[in-house]
Amino acid sequence: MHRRGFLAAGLATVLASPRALAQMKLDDMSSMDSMPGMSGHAGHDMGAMSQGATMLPEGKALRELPLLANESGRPGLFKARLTAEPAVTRFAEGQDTPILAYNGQSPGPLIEAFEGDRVEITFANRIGEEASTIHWHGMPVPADQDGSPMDPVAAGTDRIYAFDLPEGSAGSYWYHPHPHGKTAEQVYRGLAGAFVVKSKGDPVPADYGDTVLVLTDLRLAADGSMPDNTMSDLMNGRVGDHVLVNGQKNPRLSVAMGARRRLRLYNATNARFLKIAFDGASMTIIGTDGGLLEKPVAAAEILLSPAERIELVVSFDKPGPATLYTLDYDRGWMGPGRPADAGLTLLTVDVSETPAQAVPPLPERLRPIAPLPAPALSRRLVLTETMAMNATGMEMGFLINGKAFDMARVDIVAKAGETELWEIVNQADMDHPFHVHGTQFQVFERERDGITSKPSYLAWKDTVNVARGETVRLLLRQERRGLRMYHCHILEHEQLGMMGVLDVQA
Ligand SMILES: [Cu+2]
Repeated sequence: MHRRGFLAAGLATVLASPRALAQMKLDDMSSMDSMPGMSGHAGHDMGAMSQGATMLPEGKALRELPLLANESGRPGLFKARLTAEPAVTRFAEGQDTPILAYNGQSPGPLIEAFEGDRVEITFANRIGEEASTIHWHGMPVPADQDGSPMDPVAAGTDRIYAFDLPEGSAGSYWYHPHPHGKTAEQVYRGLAGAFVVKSKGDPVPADYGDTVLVLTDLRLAADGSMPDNTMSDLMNGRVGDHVLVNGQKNPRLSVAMGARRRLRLYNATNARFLKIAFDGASMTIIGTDGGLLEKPVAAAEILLSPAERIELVVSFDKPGPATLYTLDYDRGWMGPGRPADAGLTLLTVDVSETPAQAVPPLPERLRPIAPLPAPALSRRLVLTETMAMNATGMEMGFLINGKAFDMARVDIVAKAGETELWEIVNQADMDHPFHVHGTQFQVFERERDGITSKPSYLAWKDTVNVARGETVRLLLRQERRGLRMYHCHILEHEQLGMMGVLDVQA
């Protein structure tokens, strides 16, 4: 049955069959703007986002992220204040862009603390009329300090987030808002920052430096403002016109020939899948979301899905420019306007003819990772997408086990300290990067078309991409009691229902 037939009949019907979904994909989605009930979401031409995009200056020296100053005079205590507020920045020449910022910065200031530290951060919500939170993505914080949608910070108020960083928790975490229904918008308007927990016994040579690269996605309207989300954004997740590194387009870094650099890459975009490679330099993976691997792993290409992080050592052994660029990756796209994924230059590194001073080699062993024990039980979480017509227009649904998020409903009850096997089954037409709050997990196995494969290395992760048609099995253990979220980290999907509540009990 044709979709227009549904509209004419005004049926409140859920189009859950694969055929109906396929029909949606084949139809010209741009006609939706002129259809009744569609204009509420989408004031902008969906097909226009890649064409006529504002030019941004490229090739400026890479900006190091400003550090959030520690106001505490006491060793072992990190104390600071983060204010979320409207700000104005300049991406394009001569054009002001209103954004949201932490302490006037987007990305927010870099937070650096050490294992064993106590952290006390006062969050001031000065966004305007909206509630917000700070979610400490991937960090081992108690449930009541997690900044989840259940714990909003009202507009104009302050709250203190306080937690301890346990030994062994060194890793590349980040922070971003997580208020109910507003996460996607607050993040794409600028609220996200990196939180690096360091170890005093770091095995990676200090000569490699330690550079945080926060990747964000930007779309600008002709007047320099950031347009609201369109229908296509809600379905696919918002993908902008420019991928920025620390707020800059294709910035430059200069190194001597033979230099090695430790780079922490953060995918802080709402929905952009970044398949990355280095031309003219070689990459070695040394860490993932939750810290170092057991030993370094050479990599030619890396898929960094939304919210994932990767820690690299990059060797620059050839003089001339080396570029970090993107390759094509088809993550499933609904309707026209699939963005060009391939060939974006994210960062240019100028490698000089002058050889670098000799640096110590990367150790062969970085740290031990104990495999999680055999699971006490297993759970199956099935991801699906639906389309429904109702009185106000079409609604997309992004579901887990057939249900949309309900804050008042507990979906899973787990026991603290008990290892579980979670089987995430993607029966949808798009990839969904799956994130669990409160802990780091270990990917155990992947299955696609009946073929199973084991990951090539053991790693701590808090976000894993589950490709369409794929099943990912992971081992997970929550140590702390309380309510936790699990959700798709395409933030528009999370907002439209692909999230559940986990109650960890004693
Ligand atoms: Cu998703």
